[in-house]
Amino acid sequence: MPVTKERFRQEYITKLELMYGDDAGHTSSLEKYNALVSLVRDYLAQQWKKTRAHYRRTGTKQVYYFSIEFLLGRLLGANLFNLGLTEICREALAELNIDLHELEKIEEDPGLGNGGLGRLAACYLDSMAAKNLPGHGMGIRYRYGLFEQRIIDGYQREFTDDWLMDGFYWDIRKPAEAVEVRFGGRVRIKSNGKTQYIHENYETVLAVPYDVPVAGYRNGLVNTLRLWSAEAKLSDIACHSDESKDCQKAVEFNHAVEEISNILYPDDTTYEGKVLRLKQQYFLVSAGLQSILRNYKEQNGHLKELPQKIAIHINDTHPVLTIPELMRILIDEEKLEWDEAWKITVETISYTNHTILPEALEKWPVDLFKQVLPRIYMIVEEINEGFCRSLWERYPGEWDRISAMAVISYGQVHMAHLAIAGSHSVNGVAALHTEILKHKVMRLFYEFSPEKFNNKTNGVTQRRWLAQCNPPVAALITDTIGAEWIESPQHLIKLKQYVEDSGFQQYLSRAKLQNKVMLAKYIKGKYDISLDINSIFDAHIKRIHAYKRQTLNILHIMDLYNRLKDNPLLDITPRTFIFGGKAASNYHIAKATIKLINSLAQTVNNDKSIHDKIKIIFMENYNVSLAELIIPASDVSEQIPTASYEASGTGNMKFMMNGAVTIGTLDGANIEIKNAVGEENIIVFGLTADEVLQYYRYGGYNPWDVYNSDQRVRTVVEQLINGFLPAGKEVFRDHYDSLLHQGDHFFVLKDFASYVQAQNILEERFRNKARWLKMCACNIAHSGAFSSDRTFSEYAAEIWGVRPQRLGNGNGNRSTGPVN
Ligand code: 26V
Repeated sequence: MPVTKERFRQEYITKLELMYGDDAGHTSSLEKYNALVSLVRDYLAQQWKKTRAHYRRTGTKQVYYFSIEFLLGRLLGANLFNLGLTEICREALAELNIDLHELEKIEEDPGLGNGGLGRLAACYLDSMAAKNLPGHGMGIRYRYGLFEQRIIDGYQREFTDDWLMDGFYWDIRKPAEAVEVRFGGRVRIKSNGKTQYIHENYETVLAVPYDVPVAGYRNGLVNTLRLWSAEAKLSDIACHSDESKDCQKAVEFNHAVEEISNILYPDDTTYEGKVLRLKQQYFLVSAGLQSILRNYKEQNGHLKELPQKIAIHINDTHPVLTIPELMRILIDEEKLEWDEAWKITVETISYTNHTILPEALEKWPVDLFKQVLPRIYMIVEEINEGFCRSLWERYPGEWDRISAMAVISYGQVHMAHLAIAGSHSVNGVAALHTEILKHKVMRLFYEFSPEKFNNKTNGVTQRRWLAQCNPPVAALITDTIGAEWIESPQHLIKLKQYVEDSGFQQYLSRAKLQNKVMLAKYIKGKYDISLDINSIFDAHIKRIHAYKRQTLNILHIMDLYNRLKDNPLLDITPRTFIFGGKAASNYHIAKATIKLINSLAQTVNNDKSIHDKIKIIFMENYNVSLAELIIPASDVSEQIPTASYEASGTGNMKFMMNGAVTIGTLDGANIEIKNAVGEENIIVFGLTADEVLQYYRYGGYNPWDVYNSDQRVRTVVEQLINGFLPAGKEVFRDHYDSLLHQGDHFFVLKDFASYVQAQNILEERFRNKARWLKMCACNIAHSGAFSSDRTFSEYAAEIWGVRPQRLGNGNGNRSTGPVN
């Protein structure tokens, strides 16, 4: 029976009464929000049950996406949207004088991730469900999310993100499905005919799953994101009231156990931190695999058929211990022979690489590994031996090659090597990135097993990143070409015929303006800064990192400001530069970059002589919800990494989908965006990846040459340390030194002239309204190729071999009327 407005209202009133024993007029906003979540969850639960029953009945192959990060964003709006209930809910609540939008804002944005990799995982969950694919997430339910960033005196300060404080109503705790994960101890080898490995004196941690429903878009399908929480086993923490010492110990033990799922990416500069991080990774992997296999065995026969029934995908190397852990279960518990277990493991597991940054390529010291995971270490050793043996057969006598590829070498376990050796598919996340993997970073592995390597260019879900976050533009698209694009993003290309249509352009311009007003209101409210909504909104939002070159953007703004100061009559289109992003808490220069942005903002925003022609805003605590506000309001998308460093980028895709024009280097998916929209609809500049890599090969370049030959560069670089900025002369000394005295590793000065030129071209284009709007429209029209629906169909067909399912249509709310 479809959910109507009347039914919704009635059920909501009942829910409030049952949960709080009161009516809408006498409950708090939080209570109203909780009741709404609970009601939406009830609707989801029915579809969840049907989906699970369908999977059980058909025995169809399931995919499990293991990831240390899931940056979900708020779920209320998304779930209502996917259920087709947004309008019904909004109207039903309005009749009770409740504003849905206000309730949505109450939800904490779960920060269970760090950046692109985690948000990608969340987009993929959405797409798998929408595309009727039986795909689930496996992650950790961190007690605290990524830190909350506050800006104090221009500096980033980190505060605990206590996201569970008011409860999280979307997940369901499943204590009956808890499993045990073992750490430490020793392994005794018993040999009577068949060798047995007996793990003794270990410490047991209880892994308790919390299931979050993941709804498909109006298709009645609900998959599962299973998040694991570490708890002490009750029997291990029992203490007797008369022995307070025992009690104290028990409490300490409890704390130590819970630490495992306390925070994302514990600081690994200390030995203890490293241990904790490794424990965290194994905890996810072991708990996840045990629950998958338990379920599998209830449903299926022999484990030989595992790869026909289960695909396990590892999101970067953090979950790579799935490989030895699956081997452990198959050999120690299921008593399979090594060769058979290895074949099953490799056929089941596939791996995506997300970065070539050397500091992110994980390695663990052998001693530490052995101590924390003794049995797993033995298996990794055996994997290493087998792998090196096969290398030797192929490359007899080539010791250097073999040691460069070994899983264990020079006292370290190389997680990426383990991932490649133990999986049947290795993919990069954009065409250029995959080529760099094949021919540079993983060249030897590519030579050895080229058939494993493939590219899957990233994508983002157009449901969250256009339909939900940008109602005015979404409505315009639906009015123009119909609503199919929400399910099938390739339909967006139909907009091509309207890109020069003045009516369409006018609507687009109005829609963008509406979004700019919303953002300006938010900024006025939070920072008391007034923005000119006719200025160019230029956004640079992402993690703060040297390779992402927020510094290049800042140096350009300094130059623009200098030009304005030199010539107050200079005719420029007013600019609003928006920054947002967190710096890792121990990454000093990135933190100083935040201070740099805020210092320049202080100077520029308060200088009356430039007549508000430039404004700089640093948006505190950047997260998914803020991105949903900033992206639809942006005219320009800054994607300016040093070429070769940004594996793909996904922010670039979100911006283009919302009609922003990219100013970018030829890196990651920017290249594919350029190929899709055509050179005239993107502004590119700077060194190419080949050029950058060439420079590195021959020892870099000399930044003094640029300094000496370009007056503008000289001025802005000196301004970092000459007191021009209110922070003082020493605060940005590290920036200065890295640019001039340490060889400018990220080619900021080298790309400066080209970037300034690109910015000038951009401004010129913006002045021609019709031309600009055509560029915006072309970007939207071509963004279908960057939908995660496309990416996931590729993963499903080419890596996992899973097929879309057909279920009933849920609660009947399938009509695809105007969005939101
Ligand atoms: C590694 C490490 C290692 C040390 C501690 C903290 C930490 C945090 C994250 C990582 C992995 C970073 C990998 C990552 O996020 N890569 C991004 O993945 C996006 C999705 O594929 C892609 O669009 C971005 O270009 C890429 O930087």
